[in-house]
Amino acid sequence: MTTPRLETLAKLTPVLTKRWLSPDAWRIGTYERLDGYAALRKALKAHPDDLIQLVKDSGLRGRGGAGFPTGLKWGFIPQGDGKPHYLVVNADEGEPGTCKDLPLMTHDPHSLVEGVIIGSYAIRASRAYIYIRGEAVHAARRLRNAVQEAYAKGYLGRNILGSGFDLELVVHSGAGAYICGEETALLDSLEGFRGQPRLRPPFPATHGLYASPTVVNNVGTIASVPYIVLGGADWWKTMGTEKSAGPMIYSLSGRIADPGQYECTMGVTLRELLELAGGMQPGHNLRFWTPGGSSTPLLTAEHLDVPLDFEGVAAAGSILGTTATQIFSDQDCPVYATYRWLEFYHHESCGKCTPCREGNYWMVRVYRRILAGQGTHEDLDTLLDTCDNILGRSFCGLGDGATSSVTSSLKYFKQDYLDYIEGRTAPKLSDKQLVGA
Ligand code: L3W
Ligand code: SF4
Repeated sequence: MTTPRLETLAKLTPVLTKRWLSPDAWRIGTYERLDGYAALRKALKAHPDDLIQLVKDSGLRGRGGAGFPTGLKWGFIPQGDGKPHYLVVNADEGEPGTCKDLPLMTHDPHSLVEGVIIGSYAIRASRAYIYIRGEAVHAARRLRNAVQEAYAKGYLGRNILGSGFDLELVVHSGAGAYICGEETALLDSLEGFRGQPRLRPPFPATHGLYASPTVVNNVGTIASVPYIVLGGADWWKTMGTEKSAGPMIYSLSGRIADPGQYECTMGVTLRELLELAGGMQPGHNLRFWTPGGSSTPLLTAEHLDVPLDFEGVAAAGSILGTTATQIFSDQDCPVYATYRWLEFYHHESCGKCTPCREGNYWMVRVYRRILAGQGTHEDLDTLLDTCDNILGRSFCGLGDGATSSVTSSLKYFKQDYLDYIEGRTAPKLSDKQLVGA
């Protein structure tokens, strides 16, 4: 176990998580007692354009994986176009290792509801949707309850708090497809079609839900808005780094003493997160980890001091993604871990484009061969060649993401592959497992 130093503890900054441990934090009474809906009252007195400017000034960037500037996205919504506008929350959290949005909606659903109302007011939307992952039954229940409570208190519906602003908010459960976390597949699914990505551009900002201007934002992005309205852009920017402002919920899993969600200022390092999480489990030494879920290239023990913000992780050759740090030790096999992630992508590929549909199918087979002790040296070239034909040639980010662990594990851990191929590591799969789904 490690004891956190004071400077590390200072990075633990509960903002979005500050109510999580309060009893009944998910009920509107508790939420209101703890500043809840104060930001909405303040926002409804402001001009919508000033709210967009505030979010721009805060430097808030999307928390779903891409880090796109939120205020800029809101500013793309054309005004005076005569079309309905929509705000859609992407709550389809499904990236392996990622667990920040579901706890937020379970513990503090009203912060999301309040953010939705403020965001909708800013972009002049009178209808909003929260598209939540189908398996997240408990979080969806909490969310639906929060929406009902907000209607009953006049925070939703017609003439909200006497402001003249109307908003209907619908919570929609998906059916458990990872691809529906891709924003345009999500919109197709919401419209009642099979969830498959649409060609972009045009982006949802101009052609989104029902071909109307739509903001699609992640749960953490929208839930940040009430805090920015109350605290101001300058306060928000006191946290994090110059280009990655604010706090971020890092979800830690794997071979660590105390897994869970740690909300820290952006730019915290894995070394510091490990201090907060009690270090590695006894008998385990860090070997590899994902900075932002399985779609982001692996990092190693060499990268303990990389600042976990958008720029810092990119400079280290990976992606901040969803800040899902999955920690693996010297008792874990990077070849097998990569195989398991590939099985996931193969299963979740929507099949629309050939590089992803076929590439993942064949890479899974190559991995099975290697793990069954029947691989060849040429298999490693085949894997890299296949990744080369998927990356940048797929229709959406799922294909690109699938290649991340393959290329990075081959970069850092080629010897592990060779040990299977040359017979130094015992096969992990049997002959019977060579074929399969
Ligand atoms: C208007 C333009 N809007 C970009 C908008 C765009 C979107 C946002 C970011 O994928 C990644 C993916 C996953 N006019 C615009 C514009 N926009 N240019 O900005 O767009 P983009 O394309 O950079 O990314 P994306 O499509 O949002 C997200 C990776 O994140 N990821 C995520 C994993 C999974 C989850 C989950 O389970 N919930 O998030 C992890 O790394 O692979 O590459 O809104 O419309 N000119
Ligand atoms: Fe579908 Fe994969 Fe192509 Fe995305 S990259 S459109 S998930 S087949």
